Amino acid sequence: MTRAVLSLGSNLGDRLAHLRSAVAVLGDTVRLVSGVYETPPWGDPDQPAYLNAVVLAEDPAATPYDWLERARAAERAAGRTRDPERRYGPRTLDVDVIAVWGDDDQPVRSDDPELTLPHPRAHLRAFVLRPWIDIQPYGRLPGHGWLTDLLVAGPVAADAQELRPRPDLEIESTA
Ligand code: PH2
Ligand code: MG
Ligand code: MG
Repeated sequence: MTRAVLSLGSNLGDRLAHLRSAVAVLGDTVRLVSGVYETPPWGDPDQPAYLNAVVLAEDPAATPYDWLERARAAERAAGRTRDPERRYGPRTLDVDVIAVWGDDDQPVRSDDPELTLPHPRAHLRAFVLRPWIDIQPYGRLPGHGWLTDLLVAGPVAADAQELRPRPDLEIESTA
C-alpha cells in the first residue's frame, strides 16, 4: 500500500506545534503538506477554534493499518487524551486517515469500524476538503468525486466560508 491522505487537527495548547509534531512523526513518508486553516469547531460548538491541515504521505511498505498506527502514534506524541463522553470534544491533536491508495493506484475500501476507508464523513468536512485542495487541486475523494465539487456542495459550502487561511502559520519552514 502506498499513498495516504491524512487530516490533522488541533484545538488545545500550542496548536501549530502539534500539527508540526504530527508531520515530524510521519517523517520521510510525507510528500505534501497543505496550508494551515483556522476553522470553527464542528459538531460540538463549545470549544476553541481548530487549526487544520492535510498531508499526503507515501510508503511502499505501509498497509492501511500502518497508517492508522502512525496516526495514533502522532496523537500520543502530542499528549492526546480521549474523553469517552465527548466524541467531538477538544483535542491536542487528531490525525485521521482519510483515504489510502494501493500500488495499483486503486483506492482501498474498508468497512472496519476501526478504520473505515475512505473516511465516511470526509465529503462533509470543509476543514478536510479545503486544505486537501491546496495540495491536490485535481484530487478526488474515492466514491464522492472531485474535491472542488464537494467543497461547494450544500452545507459544506457554508462551512467553507467560515474557514480562515493562516499563511502566517507554516507547518514546514523553508527557512
Ligand atoms: N475535529 C473533530 C470535531 N470537530 N472541527 C474542526 N473545525 N476541525 C476538526 O478537525 C474537528 C472539528 C473531531 O475529530
Ligand atoms: Mg477527526
Ligand atoms: Mg480522529
